[in-house]
Amino acid sequence: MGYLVTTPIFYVNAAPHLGHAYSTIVADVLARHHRQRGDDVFFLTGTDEHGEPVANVAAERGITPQELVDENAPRFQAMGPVLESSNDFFIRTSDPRHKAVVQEILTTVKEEGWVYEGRYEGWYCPKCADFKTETEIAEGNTCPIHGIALLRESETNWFFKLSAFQERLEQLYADRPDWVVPQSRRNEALAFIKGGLQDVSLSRNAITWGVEVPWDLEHVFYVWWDALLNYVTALRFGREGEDLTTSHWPATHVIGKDILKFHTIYWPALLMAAGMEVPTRVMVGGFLLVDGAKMSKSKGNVLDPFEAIEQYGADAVRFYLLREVAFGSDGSVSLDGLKLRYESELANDFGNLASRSTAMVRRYRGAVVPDVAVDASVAAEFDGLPDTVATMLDGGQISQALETIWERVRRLNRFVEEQAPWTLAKAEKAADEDPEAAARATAELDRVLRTLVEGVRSLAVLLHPWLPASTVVLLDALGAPELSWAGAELGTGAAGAVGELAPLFPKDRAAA
Ligand code: ME8
Repeated sequence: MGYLVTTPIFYVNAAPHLGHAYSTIVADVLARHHRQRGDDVFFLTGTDEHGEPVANVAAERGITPQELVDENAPRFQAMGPVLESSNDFFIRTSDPRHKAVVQEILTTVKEEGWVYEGRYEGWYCPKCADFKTETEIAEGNTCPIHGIALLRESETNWFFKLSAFQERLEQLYADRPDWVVPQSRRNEALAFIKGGLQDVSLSRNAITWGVEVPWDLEHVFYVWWDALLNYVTALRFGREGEDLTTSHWPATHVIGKDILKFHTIYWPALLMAAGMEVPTRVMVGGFLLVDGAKMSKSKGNVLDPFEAIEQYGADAVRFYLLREVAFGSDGSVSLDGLKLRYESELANDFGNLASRSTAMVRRYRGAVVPDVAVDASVAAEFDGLPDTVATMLDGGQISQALETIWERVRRLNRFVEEQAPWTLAKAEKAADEDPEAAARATAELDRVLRTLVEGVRSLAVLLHPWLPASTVVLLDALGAPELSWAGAELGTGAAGAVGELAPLFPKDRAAA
């Protein structure tokens, strides 16, 4: 089955920060998970290179917009591999292939009667590239997101008849109550629609940096239409020699809450106008905060993903962000917080569990896992876990899914302490004194070791989307490299030989 997952495409007006990395990591978790399920995944990300957010910064720096995007797009492109992002394509909206499809689709929308020429008069934020409605304006005519003064714009534009989609959008929200998650964001979007939709500019003539309107060359398309359309244009050329439109559309979109209106109102309306299906789901994340304020280039309080990863590795940064900030809510992040979770959860809870389990099999059983059944009480607590996790991920409950798995990491740690395999190992050695007790200890130790190794294996498969590099190292050491979701269930792994395992999350990294 085709599965398309997308990140927002990033404005290339500054360097990437952890806030950008966050959407990429969430989308990558979904992409990797769906590959484990056997889906034909197309994971799309890229850069949004047109419009004022880019043109204004280029002007400030005294360079052309093209020079600016050519300088900055590679920095976003470089972020992917560093994050262990498995994106299948990276679209740049300055790509002529993208521009041609934007022109084609928007011409169809015009031919279908959804476009007219009109005059726009109102408030505009050049950083959001957003025409604000009355309800979206903060005190003193400022932008509630950027805090800057809004501009009074007045220009002749081509308009898209958004208002004509009022009823169809309301119907969409009624028919599919979870097409936008979490629910609070869905309600926010619906309230905006119910407040009454106004038509919105399709083109601008005040700026020139954009995709030309083919029927009126004095205009470029309003950057948001050009940007949103990346999600479908890339399907035409993102995979060599194939058109993925039929096999992969509609998409699952991962976005930040600041771009809700565009993805949950403008975008489905445009798709309806173009005769295409609306997205499968829009998953809306909150903001990463630093000392209580949104991490943003304009505030100058950004954390550099490259530096954090240099010290702790990509797995740790991915894990930290998705664990620290419940997906959908805002949450504060810091390098101190990263260090804390690295040490307590990755090094101690999971890394140590993996090390102890493999080391004990090597010490007590000559590195071969005993071929016995897993402990029944642990099995009961792992039962159905892959289905639960899959359902949560499909519903955008990214952090809850991780917590559900982590409960089992803690469970296995308690299991080690309760069962004290080191005591069982002593007891089985004392066969001279009490052969029956020694035989019982041997059987128990077999069960404990098998449960631990099989538990760790199952957890590694489940955790792979969050910790792609370390879980592969671990599964290789367990002699069970298979990542498929069918093998995520506890008890499905074979009892084989276990290799040596270096610490997955060395403590000295956090000390540096
Ligand atoms: O909005 N925490 O681009 P962008 C969480 N080009 N997410 C954050 C964040 C933070 N501190 N800072 C930014 C655009 N983001 C458009 C998108 S899509 C067709 C066009 C997220 O580079 C933000 O919420 O300003 C947004 O989803 C994404 O980064 C891109 O932001």
